[in-house]
Amino acid sequence: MRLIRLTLHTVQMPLVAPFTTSFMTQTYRRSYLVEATMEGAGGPATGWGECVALDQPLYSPEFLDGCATVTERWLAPILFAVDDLSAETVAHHLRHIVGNPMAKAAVEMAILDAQLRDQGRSFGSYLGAVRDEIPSGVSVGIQDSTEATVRTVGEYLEQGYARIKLKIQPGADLDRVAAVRREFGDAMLFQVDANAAYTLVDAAHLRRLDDFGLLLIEQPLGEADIRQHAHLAKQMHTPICLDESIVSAEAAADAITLGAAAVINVKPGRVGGYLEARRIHDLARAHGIAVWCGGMLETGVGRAANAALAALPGFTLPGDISGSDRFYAEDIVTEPMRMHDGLVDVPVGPGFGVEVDPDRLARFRTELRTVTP
Ligand code: NPQ
Ligand code: MG
Repeated sequence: MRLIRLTLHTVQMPLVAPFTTSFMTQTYRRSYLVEATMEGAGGPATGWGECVALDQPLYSPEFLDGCATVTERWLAPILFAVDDLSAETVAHHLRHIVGNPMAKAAVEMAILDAQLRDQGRSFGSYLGAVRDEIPSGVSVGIQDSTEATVRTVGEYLEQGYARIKLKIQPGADLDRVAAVRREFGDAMLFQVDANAAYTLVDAAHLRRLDDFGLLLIEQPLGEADIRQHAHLAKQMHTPICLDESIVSAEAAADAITLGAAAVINVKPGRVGGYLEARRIHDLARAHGIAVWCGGMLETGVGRAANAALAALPGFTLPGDISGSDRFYAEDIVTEPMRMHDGLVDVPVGPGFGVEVDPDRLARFRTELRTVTP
């Protein structure tokens, strides 16, 4: 196939409630959808991808407008020049552009969707999915008080979510974890995410989390602190899970080999795409390391693709693939993802198995960039 046009649809979607982490409070999600128009033997084919970078480089070095510029100035011209382009070769063609995994992932994703639609094949069957529904966890932001934390967790458990992830930071950690565990009991699947808010100086404080039977603690230390996470892992029982640090299969191999990660949060955008995400799944599985699929407040497009990825055999822990209504009153796809009885369904339609609703897309769209050869 040939790539003949890339269209970037920047959308701004209000969140149903402010989402606070150790690095920011978000009240809306600004992202862009990539619409890839391909020319193949079977005629034109269109696919959709999504860029998960944040507005500001607060979660990772990339930021949304930077991703759009890198795509327009460097990624698109390289791919336009390839006669026989396939999703499997995108990363290879883009290998000379250093870093920028979220920008690259969005383009690879759109080309993969177009290719699979052209073949009439679902993403799940392409990947080797072994489940048609997967457990659904929820990420609970930092609340104003311990009481509000217990109340908010209770509301999500009421809805049926299979696993609770609580955002923590210094001053908003032990008391809240203790209160939630006390209120909802030991059987509840419970984990925390620090988004790199601590340092090794906090090791003794973090070790006190061992009292609460947590599934894992996610990214306690900095993105670059692989050796330090290995050091911390020796000092506490709660398994260490890495998120921000795992930017590639190589980084995953380093973290596993150094004993820095007992579990890995796999986010396709963070590692440069779904094909690299699958490589990390395969690597971790070979090492007996559990993986789960993280979330970046995706629209229904990224959420559908994540559900297919999380249906691979090595995804043995509930992911952050919540119902669309966890974050959005309205989604840009015709059939928003619905969580039911703690589960979400793996789409079966061609490509990622979801349709973008052109009217809703237009309503949330704030910018349109068309990139052609
Ligand atoms: C995480 N995701 O696991 C990230 C953090 C995160 C679901 O907790 C806008 C877009 C705001 C993406 C805030 C979840 C975000 C964001 C937090 C991702 O670390
Ligand atoms: Mg995280």
